[in-house]
Amino acid sequence: MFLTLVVIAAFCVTNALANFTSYEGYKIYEFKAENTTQQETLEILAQNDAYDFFTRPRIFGLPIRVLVAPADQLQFQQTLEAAKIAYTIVNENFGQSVEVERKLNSMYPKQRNAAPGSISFDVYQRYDVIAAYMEELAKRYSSRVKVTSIGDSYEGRQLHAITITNGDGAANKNVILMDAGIHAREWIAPAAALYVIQQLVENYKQNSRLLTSYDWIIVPLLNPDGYEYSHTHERLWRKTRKPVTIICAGTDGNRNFDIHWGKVGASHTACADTFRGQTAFSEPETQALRDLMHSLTGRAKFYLTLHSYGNYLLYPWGYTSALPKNWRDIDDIARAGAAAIKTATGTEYTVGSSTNVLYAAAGGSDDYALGKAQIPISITMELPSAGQQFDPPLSKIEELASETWIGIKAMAENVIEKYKSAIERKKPRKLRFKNVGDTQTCIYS
Ligand code: 0X9
Ligand code: ZN
Repeated sequence: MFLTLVVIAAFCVTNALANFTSYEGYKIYEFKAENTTQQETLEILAQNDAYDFFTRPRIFGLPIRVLVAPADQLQFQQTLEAAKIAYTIVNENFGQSVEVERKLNSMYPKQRNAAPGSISFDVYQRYDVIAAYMEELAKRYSSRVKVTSIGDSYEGRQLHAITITNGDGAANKNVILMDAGIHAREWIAPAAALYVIQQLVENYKQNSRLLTSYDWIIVPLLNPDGYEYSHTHERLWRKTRKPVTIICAGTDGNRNFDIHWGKVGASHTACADTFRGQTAFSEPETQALRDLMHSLTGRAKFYLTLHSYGNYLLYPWGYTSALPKNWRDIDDIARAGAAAIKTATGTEYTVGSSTNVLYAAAGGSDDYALGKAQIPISITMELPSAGQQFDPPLSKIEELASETWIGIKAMAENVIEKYKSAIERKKPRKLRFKNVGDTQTCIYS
């Protein structure tokens, strides 16, 4: 009996490993576009689904990184050389790096160093641990924290949203709405969202001013199926997991929102990484976020979606190079975030509209928040890579998350100041006393 169990266990482990995409021999190239001709060549290359463009800034001189499979490398290099684009190979064997990260990440007990009811930032936590942490917070801090499910993922995982308040019971305060993890492989984003949750809940005393007139609603893992898949099967998985054809599964959640859906920068090929979906809102995950946004219309003033990587604070529109009417307001807030981070750690962020500084891509949640759900400040934050694309080393998770929190705090403070909650506008007016003749008259100011 024991032997049978051992054999079954060994088979399962081997099988799980066999199912893990190896990326053996894949190389990561880095280069910069220095002029319009080079930029055009890169845009043509980026249309080829065989090349995985990790980032593709439109600003000349910013680094672009691409992952290329062994069979495609020669042609890729020749195209760059023909366009006189100088490149370096920053990773000769991506497969090896993935293997190292995977071993390290699974080596530690998941809650290492974390006190009960807390969470640690020394590994990339899995769905179950994240869910358990949120449930525990709701139990321990029941007057200030509520955890709800805003829907189920395709594979049936609950999409948890945590509502954090100061516990004063006031209804209808303004809201800061945040999410992370719509793109499965961007592991640092859910980690940073968890850090925000930890700060607002466990470190409440220090951050209570952020909750006086605003509630925060955070969905730290919007695409749990994809996230789990990127841990167990394919490190670079980006999309959701609902099957589309017999061969290909998954839709890019950030191309699936119904705002100029599919117009630009979104693929109609099911196997592509930027597949827009069979219809707008074809995915339960994007439907859930859409419904949450609409349920907060009028209250939500700031929508922040965390991604990685590249150090950008992006705002609408993603479907056109034109800017929204209130772009100056959004730009001011994003710049306040960037400045706070720069002062604290020296890390620099590029700020601008996503079409103008990164690339045009329609159907994003940020465009939808502003254009359809009327959330006036809508920002996409692309976190840093710590030199390792989607794999910041485990030792850097906490540092990156706390740096990100500094930027988020600064942006939130500015939003709170700019859009006063009804609760503040209706504050009881102060009584003052004024001497009128020799009597004291009570007046309101
Ligand atoms: O392409 C994206 O969805 C985002 N970049 S990422 O590398 N994390 O995939 C940028 C989204 C910017 N917003 C819109 N295009 N709407
Ligand atoms: Zn992303």
